[in-house]
Amino acid sequence: MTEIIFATNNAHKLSEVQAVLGEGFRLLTPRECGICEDIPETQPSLEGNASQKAHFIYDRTGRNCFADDTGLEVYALDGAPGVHSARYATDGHDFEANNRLLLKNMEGITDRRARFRTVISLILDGREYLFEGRVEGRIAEEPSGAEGFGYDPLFIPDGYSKSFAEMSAEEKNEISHRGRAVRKLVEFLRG
Ligand code: ITT
Repeated sequence: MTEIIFATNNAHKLSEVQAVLGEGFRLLTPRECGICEDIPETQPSLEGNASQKAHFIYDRTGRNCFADDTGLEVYALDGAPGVHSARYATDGHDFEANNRLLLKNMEGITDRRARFRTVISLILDGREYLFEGRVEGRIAEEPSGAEGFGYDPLFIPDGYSKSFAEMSAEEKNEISHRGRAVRKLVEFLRG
């Protein structure tokens, strides 16, 4: 069993990633390692933030760890909310307010194309490695579904007519940005 710290405070991410990693890996949270401070993410890119979060945990524990930074990139909004996805509408993680603001900013826009992009920074034996996963899709006219989190009720992946929030965790992981990035991470860790 490989133990590795996942530098996140997001419980939804934790369960999605654990499901993809399977039983060979045990994920530890920052809290379980005695780190209760907020993990900073002040960089202007997903790559920068993933790296910052992983280094923050590595610097305090010296242990193998990884972090995920994810953004929803809407083509017609020049990539917004992007790196600001968590704090789009407020300075907290208010998913409903974020979704409302996104719909408001999309009013009258017919090009609804968007993608989710996840960047994972892994620090293994002191060296950093980056992995990326993407999924293309579009922004719905209104939210639907109660599964998942964040922008899932508004995101319809290409080839589907339902949102991520209308899919089981398994179905979402199969095609999602995070599922794809985590499978690259697993392949790397298994060598
Ligand atoms: P950590 O930094 O503690 O990992 P976070 O929630 O701040 O958690 P991110 O900065 O990576 O994570 O994510 C930014 C936001 O993007 C997040 O708050 C959600 O609103 C949204 N998001 C991320 N992954 C998502 C997913 O799989 N489905 C829908 N929305 C997602």
